[in-house]
Amino acid sequence: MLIALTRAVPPSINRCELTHVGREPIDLALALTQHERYERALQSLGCTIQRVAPEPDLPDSVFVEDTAIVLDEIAVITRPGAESRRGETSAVGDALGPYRDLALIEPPGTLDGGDVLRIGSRIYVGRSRRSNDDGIRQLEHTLKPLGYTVVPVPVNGCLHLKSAITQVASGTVLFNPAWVSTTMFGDVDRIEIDPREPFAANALLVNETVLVSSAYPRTRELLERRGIPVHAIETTELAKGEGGVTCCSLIFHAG
Ligand code: CIR
Repeated sequence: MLIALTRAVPPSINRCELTHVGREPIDLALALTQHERYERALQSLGCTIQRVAPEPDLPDSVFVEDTAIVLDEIAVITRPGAESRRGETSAVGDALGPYRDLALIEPPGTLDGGDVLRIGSRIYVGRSRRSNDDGIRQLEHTLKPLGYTVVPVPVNGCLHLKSAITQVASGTVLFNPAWVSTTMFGDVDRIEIDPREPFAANALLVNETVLVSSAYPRTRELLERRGIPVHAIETTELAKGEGGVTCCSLIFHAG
């Protein structure tokens, strides 16, 4: 069974953290609708939705991806780089406990799940404003004995590594060359986003279909031309909170 952990859009979302985008009012009702459609899209791609207990007073709690890294062998509960987000992790740990052994990132380490991209046994980690060297070192200490290689990757100009690069098919990445260099990614196929759509590199691969935002039709066409199945959804409100399609779920196999 493929589980997608999600968390409700909190009524406080208009107070969310913002780093690279200016504040614009988020329409809460529309955000709730778009989030529900996001969950339905994940269901249509084969996921069973499991909602973590809501946190109405934690404005970024819908962006559940940042709170954990879930691998087949273990789940690592992060210590988010933004202090306002640190209260989000304990309920996610409670939700993941039945499925995985848990490891924790401890102070002074910080790590956001949005900075972590797994491709096979390689774990690429963005060295961003949210994830520091100590957090990356702790992740490596936990994952190396399990056979993973942790590869730090500099990111510039965007929030997280996965704002700049994601996997869109086996051995294929979609990326924004303005925000990340792919030299460390070795022998993968590379698709560059359309430069007029800088946020388009954040795509979510689920069972061989890629969930993308409908705001980036040119990049979508580039994917389709490569024969990659695409499912587009509207994400205007969560994008105003600096979130993309990966950030609202944690997807993993159970049982
Ligand atoms: C933040 O700044 O932490 C949130 N407003 C957005 C987090 C987006 N997370 C993600 O893409 N993994």
